[in-house]
Amino acid sequence: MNIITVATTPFAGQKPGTSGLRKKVKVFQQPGYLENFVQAIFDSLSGQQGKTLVLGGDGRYFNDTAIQIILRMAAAAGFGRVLVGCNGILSTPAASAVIRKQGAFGGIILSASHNPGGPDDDFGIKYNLENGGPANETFTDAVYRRTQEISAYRIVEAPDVDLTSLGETRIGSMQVCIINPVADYAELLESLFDFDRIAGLLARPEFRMRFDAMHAVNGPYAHAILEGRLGAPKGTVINGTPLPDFGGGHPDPNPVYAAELVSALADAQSGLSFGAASDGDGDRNMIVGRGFIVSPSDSLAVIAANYKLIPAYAKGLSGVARSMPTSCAVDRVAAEMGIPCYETPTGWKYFGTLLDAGKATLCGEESAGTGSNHVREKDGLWAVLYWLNILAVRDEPVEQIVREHWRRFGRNIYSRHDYEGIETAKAETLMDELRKKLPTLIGMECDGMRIEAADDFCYIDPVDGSRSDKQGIRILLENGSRVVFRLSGTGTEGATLRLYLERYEADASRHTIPTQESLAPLVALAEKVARIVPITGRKAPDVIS
Ligand code: G16
Repeated sequence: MNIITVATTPFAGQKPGTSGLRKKVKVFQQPGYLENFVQAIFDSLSGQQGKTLVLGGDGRYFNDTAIQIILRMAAAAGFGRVLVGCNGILSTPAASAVIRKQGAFGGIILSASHNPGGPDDDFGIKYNLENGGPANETFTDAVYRRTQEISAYRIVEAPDVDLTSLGETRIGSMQVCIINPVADYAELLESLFDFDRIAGLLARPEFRMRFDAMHAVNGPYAHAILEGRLGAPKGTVINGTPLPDFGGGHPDPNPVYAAELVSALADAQSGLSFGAASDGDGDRNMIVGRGFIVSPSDSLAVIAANYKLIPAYAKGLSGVARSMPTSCAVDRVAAEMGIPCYETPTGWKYFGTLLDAGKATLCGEESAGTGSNHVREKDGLWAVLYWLNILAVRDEPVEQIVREHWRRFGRNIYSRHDYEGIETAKAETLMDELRKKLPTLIGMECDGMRIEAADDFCYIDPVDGSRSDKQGIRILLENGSRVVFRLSGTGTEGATLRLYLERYEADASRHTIPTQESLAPLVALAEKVARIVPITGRKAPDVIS
């Protein structure tokens, strides 16, 4: 095996964000850029000699090229075996499942998630640990430090590996196995849910479902699981072939980018009763009933409240966890069940310790992510199957299930406003000024509600004691209303300001008031205290979800 050492110099800005390193493809295409980052990952590991690495991605532009480079670098780093998804495909939750089932040392996942793909769009890379979950901050900080001092990377001279057919080959002494990307994952999901009952639901003539894979990674998984194992009619899965540019679309399952699915479900003529979609790498989800979109925060709460209906969870939940900006709807379910509810910073990596320690069974985020202790990533198809299992048992429409949930627990009216591509310096000024103002806000009134507390969220992990500061500015009002400000950690251009708004409404007669109307006083408060218009020059958010 001929290992060559290539001299290199550091690139600025290789700091992993909320979920790995995400940049424009053109940035990744600079000679040595990907290699430096991968070498920094390998230099930050210890004990990988002879061990197994899992490798795959969401099939976006540059996926294949990156896989060939990483394979040759993994051989140089001493890995004994790499498991690669056929055609370079592995959804994020499937990669997590394979790492866990195959006892791998870790995995590299290539994805920029819901961001668009193509030569002018985004690419990304992240490292997952042997528990199948995204590396923690201690590791990603070490990788970043290494990228700043790197002077060489090591790579084996070898021809490209054929990724298109299952089988085994070698790069030097390292074995490369091209695996079926769906098999382990599908088997795992089948062990959690009542597949017979779901198949029965899908066979009913009055129940029609559509799953929009958005030309992203979940196409093959949804074809195999929904239409294959569960027998849903062919055509249930649409946009089911992964494309390097996602067909020119934006693979983010929200009402804006999955608008066609939403309007099909709103159209009585379509005969559809249930719709779902997932994102670029298959970990996010959207659940849609007939003319009714379930918000991610509500979805988590409904999932938790219905645990008894699902075989894998029926014995009970040890606890639940949500990211801080996610609505407190699930907190109310946990309180009634008498189980703990953990509030973590944004980023699935923060759920890992809780899941490993058995403190939480279900986790979720406002950013369309839900999952459980079956893997260590959020899982789009898992959420869809969970809902199908609930529907199969309860035999009620989605909207009725959610409205009944609100009647029982009250409604946490919720919305997120995103201001995208703001000049980074302006976004930082806004956050800094707001931070300084926090102590003066206590006692201020907003629409009859008093501000009780205002802080910058700091998290101390209850399992390993690690501390994460500055995780979002919270303004907490009486009766559970909140305004939260955060800068996104997943964008690739400028800064995105996220404004999260929440108001609790126990009175069922008020649950039908339009969400934005209900939250308008909180928007006005946010504008007043953070001076969004004067500082950013933006008069309105780009996306309201
Ligand atoms: C990632 C993280 C999530 C996070 C989301 C949004 O998701 O895994 O935990 O909620 O980003 O983060 P931000 O608000 O910083 O943009 P994904 O689906 O992009 O991998």
